[in-house]
Amino acid sequence: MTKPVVLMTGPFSEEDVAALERDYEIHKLWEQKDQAAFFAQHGPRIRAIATRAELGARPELLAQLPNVEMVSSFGVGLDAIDFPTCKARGIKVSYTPGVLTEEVADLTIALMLGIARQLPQADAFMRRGEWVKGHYPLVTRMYGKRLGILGMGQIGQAIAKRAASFSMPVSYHARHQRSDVAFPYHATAVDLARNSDFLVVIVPGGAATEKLVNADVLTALGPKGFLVNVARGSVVDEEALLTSLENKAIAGAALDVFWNERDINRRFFALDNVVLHPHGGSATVETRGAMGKLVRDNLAAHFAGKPLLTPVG
Ligand code: 8YV
Repeated sequence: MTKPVVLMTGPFSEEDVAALERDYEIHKLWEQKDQAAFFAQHGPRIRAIATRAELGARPELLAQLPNVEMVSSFGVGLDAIDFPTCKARGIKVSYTPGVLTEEVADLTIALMLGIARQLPQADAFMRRGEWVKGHYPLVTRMYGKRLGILGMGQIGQAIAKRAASFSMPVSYHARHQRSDVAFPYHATAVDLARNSDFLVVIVPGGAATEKLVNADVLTALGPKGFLVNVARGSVVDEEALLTSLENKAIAGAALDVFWNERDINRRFFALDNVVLHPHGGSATVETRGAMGKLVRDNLAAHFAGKPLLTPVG
């Protein structure tokens, strides 16, 4: 039987690629030197796309694939997928919710502690051999401080659950107040920031949330407040953030995501009040393995004529 043709938009783990190659004729877009020639030859044959959240399925790509039936995305972010086109053309979309929730929440807590207790800075102090010369300056307590969560979806709730063990009172802002969540709700991001010592950003990316964390929000967070972004770089006005950090208008920021990934703004490197992390909330062997399996299981369901396991919407 001929294998269905699947286009991969970016690298996956060796295990994922090997498993996909068993069941599909795989083409690797990033390895194509002449993409126009590639699409001319294979575009109409491609029936599914295996993609990553940050690569998505953009209009230019979908336009080259007249017979694509499905997009199976690795990750939960949907901001790079062209949903109007998918809807108009009946292209199904799956993603990998659930399996990465706890992992991203773990990293969020690590980043909060990392910036409050200055873990990378203290580590650098040790490596410079400075301890023999004197003590490291005092840092900021985290437990008991007010945690504001911007976005109260699955991951926001997993972060809130962890915050309870640090005795942190939680409040949140999201587009809508949730009836299934008891935490106090703030009507705006500014109100939330004003009532937070740690402001964690975990809203979806995309046009609706672009620069939601702007200069006003950072001013409201204030010189004792920490910003932690585990959502998308686009949610934060990065110019305003850099200025606030340089002027110590906020206490610090711990960032997993940036505007220009992976070539981030060099101004971050000069700052001593940041913790920088290379977009990896879900990046453990265990969770990435589970995400890869879900990408494959969704593809398999589609080609078996069954409902997708984790469809979008
Ligand atoms: C991954 C993510 O870094 O799920 C998302 O939206 O941003 C992360 O889990 C990404 O999907 C890996 O390609």
